[in-house]
Amino acid sequence: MPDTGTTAAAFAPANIALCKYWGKRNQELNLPMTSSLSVSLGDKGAATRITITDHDQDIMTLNGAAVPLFSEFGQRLMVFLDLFRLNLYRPPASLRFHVDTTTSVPIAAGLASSACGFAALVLALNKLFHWQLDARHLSILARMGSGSACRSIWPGFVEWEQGQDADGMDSYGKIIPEVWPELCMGLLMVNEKEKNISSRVAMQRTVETSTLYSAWPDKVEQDLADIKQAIHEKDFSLLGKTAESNALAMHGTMLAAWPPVNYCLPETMAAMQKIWALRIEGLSLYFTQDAGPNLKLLFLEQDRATVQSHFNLDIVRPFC
Ligand code: 2P0
Repeated sequence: MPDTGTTAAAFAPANIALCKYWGKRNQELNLPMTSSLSVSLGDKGAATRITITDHDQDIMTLNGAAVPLFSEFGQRLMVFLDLFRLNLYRPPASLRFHVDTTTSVPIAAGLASSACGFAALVLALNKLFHWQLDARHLSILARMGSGSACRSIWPGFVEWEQGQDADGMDSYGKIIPEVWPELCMGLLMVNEKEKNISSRVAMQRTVETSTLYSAWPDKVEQDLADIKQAIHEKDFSLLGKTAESNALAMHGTMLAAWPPVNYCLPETMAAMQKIWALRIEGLSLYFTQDAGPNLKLLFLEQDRATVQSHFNLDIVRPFC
């Protein structure tokens, strides 16, 4: 369907953080406690079409299936659309939308589906209403839908600077204009089911109850510096080691929350142990893990065949 005055479509890539966002200083605006850094996954992401409808309520479809408006996801989307309906128009408009999203990443399995979904929605709204916003403002709007969505506005390496301002106007994603064509990310699915606790809830519980959380901002500061150095010098072992350690520290802070938050399954731990054993044998292979049981393996193109001989992976080369 072509874009017209009542419909527009856009694509945004999924992004995987190498230095994680975990914890908010403002829950309403999704303002983070720390900065974070991610890599976008090329053509893996969300394609969203938004259409103005004459229905009396919004319609949402995800990968061809209707999303109930009163599900958690439906509510989140509606609250986000209300920002535009209720605040951006004077007098408030009662527009209704059909939001139709197709993702090439599994939903809610820790593969950043909400990030690319909200980023694609903002890009589509920008087209539909001819806002002609720059990347900074698009990133800020995407952040208000889902924090990590502010990084999905860009391809490649992206840093989300935490910012200081109370209104969040200095908290958005910025591209790091360096490429690393040999870099590979292998998606290792150990379980495709939806996670049993949303990252939104888990994050807040960690901030409020984990005694380890006070150490997290310093850890992030050091890891961000090391990852940026690794990107600049193409030092893969520094990149892999720092990303893996950052993810494990994030999961450690969650385990110390109460009630504890654990996204690992036995298969997750088995895969980690296999990676550690292969590394002892000399393979330059690392992983990161988000709010789900699946792992993302980090390696270079030269080791692709060896890695593939050990794992069944969906491999992405973010810069190719
Ligand atoms: C990240 N995650 O940096 C971290 C690491 C998951 C683990 O950002 O509440 O969906 O919408 O701001 O962005 C997932 O959390 O949370 C996430 P909200 P979001 O990618």
